[in-house]
Amino acid sequence: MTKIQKLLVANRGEIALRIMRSAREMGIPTVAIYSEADRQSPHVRYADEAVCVGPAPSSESYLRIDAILEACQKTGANAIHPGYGFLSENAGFARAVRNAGLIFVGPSPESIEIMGSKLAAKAAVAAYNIPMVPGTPDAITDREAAKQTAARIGYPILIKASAGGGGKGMRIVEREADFDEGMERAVSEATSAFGDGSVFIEKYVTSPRHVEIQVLGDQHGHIIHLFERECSIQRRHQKVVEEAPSSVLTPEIRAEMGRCAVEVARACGYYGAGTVEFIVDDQLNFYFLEMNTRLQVEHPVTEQITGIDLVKQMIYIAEGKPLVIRQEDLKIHGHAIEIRVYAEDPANNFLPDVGTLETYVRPQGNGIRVDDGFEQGMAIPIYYDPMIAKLVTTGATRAEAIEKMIRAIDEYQITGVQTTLPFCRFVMKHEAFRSGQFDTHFVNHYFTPDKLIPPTDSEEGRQEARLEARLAAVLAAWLFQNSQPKPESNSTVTQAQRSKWREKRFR
Ligand code: MV4
Repeated sequence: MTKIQKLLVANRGEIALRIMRSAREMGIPTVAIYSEADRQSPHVRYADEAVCVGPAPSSESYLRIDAILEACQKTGANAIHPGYGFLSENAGFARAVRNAGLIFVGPSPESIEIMGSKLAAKAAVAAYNIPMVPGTPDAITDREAAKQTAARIGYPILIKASAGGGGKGMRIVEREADFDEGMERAVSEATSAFGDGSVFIEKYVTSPRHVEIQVLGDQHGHIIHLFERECSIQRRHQKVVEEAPSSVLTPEIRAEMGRCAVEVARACGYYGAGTVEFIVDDQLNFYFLEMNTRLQVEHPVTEQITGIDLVKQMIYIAEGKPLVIRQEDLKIHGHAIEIRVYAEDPANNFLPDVGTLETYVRPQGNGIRVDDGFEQGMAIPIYYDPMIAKLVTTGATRAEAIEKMIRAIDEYQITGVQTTLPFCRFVMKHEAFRSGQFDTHFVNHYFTPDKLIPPTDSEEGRQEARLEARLAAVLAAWLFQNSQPKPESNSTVTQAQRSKWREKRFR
């Protein structure tokens, strides 16, 4: 067991802050790293110490293994938390950290390596009783044999790159006549994107839901699961809305998926926090797809419903402490929903909208959590992911979490850039989402820019919409006042003040 004396966070933005907050609560001093573009960022100011690791482009800063290890040496940090993205799933980095005598707050390099290859992952779990989509267990070398397998499992099939992930390197083939072309394209895409042309085939599940299970394992072989997150609302493999629990799982299926997820983790000797990804078909059959060996963006919904701080658990595990949480102690409390607020214009094909946060006022109140890395007046750097914030609401029920989310979205004030907030509001108001009857095609099926209110297709349209909202607000305020009993004579709030306040909300 080695105590973490000082923790370097090899990341930026909201997740760097998120990790440092937990470290501070544990009495662990923190070191931030930053690029020249992030000098003034909140994560740099929050940390106890900060080291510049290079110029703005990630490849010259946040991805520089040598500079990060040097920053540890300079500050005396004996552990590194990689966050998500950047070097978090780089086995070479985890190994370099270990070889430098430092603690990597995450899984072993061996686990990262196995799960980084979908074929290696399938091979590792083959000895366990894990449901997998029918397909080929190995990389395809004989095209005719593969074509026979495809005919046997039945079209449509999906060609997947072993080294791919998050939807990259996938190709649907609808019929045998398209097989050869699909195969050629998949192999050449995989070769150029990942430097590894290994592909395999699977039966294509046409309307799946994406359900993933959070797991925690210690270095002594204890592994538990913290239930599921439903992540089906996504756009081009970018998750937009995540929630826990899923509204389709029965307690029995949940327990069964949890058991499978723990087995998957066991299959690769996993320790740390990890996520086992499944697809669920319309008959509620579930199939293991892959495992993510990092803390995920959407981890807060799990924290909200379990009351467990996942970052603290990761730190304890990295120190070699045994897990003290037992599976039977865990219970789902209420319902949590997360939306990702991106600086993207939903009215304009979700084009990244760079600019300055002229106004930035967070929603507040019971059941609202905002994880962000920005402040009013800050520019959104073009070099990194354009996610501004994660907005999480927690309610006693799913319906309450949804209504809370709508209030939070309406009270979130962001000007200077277009954001995905109006799009998320559309999702929260949609019958398919509210009823829980949706799959991974939700956005393609239901969303067109004309569904956004207010219209944001032109500055003129925006101004018109603002004026309209203001008029509506004034009218509503007037109607409201006239429906209210006269204020007490000792009331210090005048009607004029009230209507001003109401009007202000809509500016
Ligand atoms: C699938 C699938 C249907 N059938 N595999 C996309 C991301 C990657 N992790 C796996 N993905 C899929 N694999 C079979 N055999 C459909 C998807 C998929 C998907 C999965 C989860 C969330 C969103 C998705 C969007 C499109 C396709």
